Amino acid sequence: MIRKIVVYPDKRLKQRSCEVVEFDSTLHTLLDDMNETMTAKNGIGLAAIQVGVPLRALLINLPDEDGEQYPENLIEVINPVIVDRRGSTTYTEGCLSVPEYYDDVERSEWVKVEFQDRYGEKKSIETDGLLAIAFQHEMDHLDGHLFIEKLSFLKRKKFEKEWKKKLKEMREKKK
Ligand code: Y12
Ligand code: CO
Repeated sequence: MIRKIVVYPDKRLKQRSCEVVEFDSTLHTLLDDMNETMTAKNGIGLAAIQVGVPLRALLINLPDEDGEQYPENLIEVINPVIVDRRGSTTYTEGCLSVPEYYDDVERSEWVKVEFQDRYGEKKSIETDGLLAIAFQHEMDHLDGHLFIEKLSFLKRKKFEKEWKKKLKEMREKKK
């Protein structure tokens, strides 16, 4: 089932998500729905809070060299912790909760992440490039943070002005 995406400035995006303790069918349905939602919206990463569920669960599915996303490349990540990080890199990020806005964000270049899979099995990954950026972006959601919080003061001010205008236009379109 495709779920509704929570869009900025919805307060739910600011909350800290809770640890997953039950690796049951409710969690599996949530992960399946998140995957369907992410795919339908052309996303490459999605955290549970973006569909309104405050649990420490996220998905990443990066496109292959041919630009296509494949189900076998899906990574399901539960209760992740970054245990080591190195370097720094900048990438132009976007987020399904802040549609049509992209900006440069600086993050660690390499990360080691420990997490659990949908069955509660412990996993570990050491990664760099786009996957490292995706992990950090999605894990920020679990702590109630969005990439726009990393913008400079002036860029953020410009963003808020443009966003208010966009929301007003969207509301008027709905009337
Ligand atoms: C690098 C940078 C950011 C991430 C986090 C995951 N971000 C996304 O998955 C962003 C998806 C996105 C998709 C859009 O396309 C549609 O909604 C059809 C989009 O464009 C519009 O909203 C029009 C914006 C963002 C991981 C790695
Ligand atoms: Co996001």
